[in-house]
Amino acid sequence: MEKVKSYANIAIIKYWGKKDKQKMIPATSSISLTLKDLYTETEIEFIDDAEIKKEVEKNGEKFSGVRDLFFLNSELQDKIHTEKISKVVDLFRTQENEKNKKVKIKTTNNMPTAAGLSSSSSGLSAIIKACNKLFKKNLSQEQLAQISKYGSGSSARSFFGPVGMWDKNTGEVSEVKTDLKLAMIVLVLNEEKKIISSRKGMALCMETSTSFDEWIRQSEIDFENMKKYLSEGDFSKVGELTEENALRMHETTKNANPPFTYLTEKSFEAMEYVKKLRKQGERCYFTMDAGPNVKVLCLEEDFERLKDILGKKYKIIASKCKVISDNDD
Ligand code: 2P0
Repeated sequence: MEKVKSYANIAIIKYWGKKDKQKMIPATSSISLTLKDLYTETEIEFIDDAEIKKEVEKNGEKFSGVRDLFFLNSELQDKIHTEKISKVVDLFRTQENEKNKKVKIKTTNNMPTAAGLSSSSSGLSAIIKACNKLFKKNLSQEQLAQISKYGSGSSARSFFGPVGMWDKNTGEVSEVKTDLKLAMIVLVLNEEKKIISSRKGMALCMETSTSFDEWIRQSEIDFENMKKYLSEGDFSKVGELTEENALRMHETTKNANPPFTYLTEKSFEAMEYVKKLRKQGERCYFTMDAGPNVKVLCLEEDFERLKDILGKKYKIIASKCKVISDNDD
C-alpha cells in the first residue's frame, strides 16, 4: 500500500474557461498559492475482483459496475463518482500488464468537500501522486502536473509551491519565484456543496457570457502583471490585482445566460469587512472561487494577527504556503 499527501491551491489569477476540452488547454493562464494546511491524504493499493464484488454486494445496486473501489472520507462512492476516478487511474494503466489492475483508494480531505475550498485540487493531485507510486512510474512534478490537469485543471498547480502557475500559451505548469511569504485565511461562510460545479460554470460562461471575451483579454494582462508584482515583491500590487481578477471572473457569471452567481450576501459582507480592515491599516485582500467562501490573502508576518481578528467574526481555516520539492510525496 502507498500513502501520499497533497495540498490544495487557491488561485490569485483564476483559471476560468477551457480553450480545448480534450487537450485541456485553459482559456486563461493562472497563478495560485499551494497551502500546507488544506490537504488530502490518500492511500492506494491493488485489489482483486473478489474484493470489489464483496463491497458491491454489501452496499447495493448503486455500486454495481464499479471498476475500482473509491472511499471518500470513509464513504464508498457510487458508480458515477467512482468512474471519474477510474478514468484518472486509467492514465496510469497504460501498459498491457497494467490494464486489468484494480485499485482501492481511500482519500480524506481535511476541509469541506466541494464547497469551493479547492478540495478537487488536493484530491485529484493526491490520486495522481498515489498512482505514480503504486504503478512505479517515477514521473517528475511537471509530468505529474500534465497528467493531473485531465482530472481537474486546477490540480495541476498543486505540484508546485509555494506559488504555482499554469501558462495557457506554453501549456507549462511551473513554480513562480517570489520573495514574498504569502498566506491565506479562508472564511468558511457555507460548507454546502456548490450548486453549479466549476466545470459546468466555466463552460456556461464561455458559451454564453457577454463579458467572456473581455475576461480573457484582461486576464492575459493580469497574468503578466501578477508575475511582475510577485518578482518585484510588491505585496499591495499583488493584493489589489488578486481582488480585481476575482471580481472580473465573477462578473462573467452575472452576464451568462441564464445568469448565476456563486456569491451570497455573506460573501459581500465579508468582502466589505476585508476592505474595512484595510482602511484600518491591515494588509489583507480577498478572493473567491466557485463558491461563496471568501479567502483572505495576507503576508506571513501579519498572519497570526489577522487570524485573531478574522477568527473572532468567522469560522476560519488558515494556512501558510507549502514549499514543494522535486521528491515531495
Ligand atoms: C481556479 N477554479 O483557478 C479556478 C477559479 C475555480 C474558480 O480551477 O473542469 O475543478 O476540473 O478543470 O479545476 C476549479 O476548477 O475544473 C478552478 P476542471 P477545476 O482555481
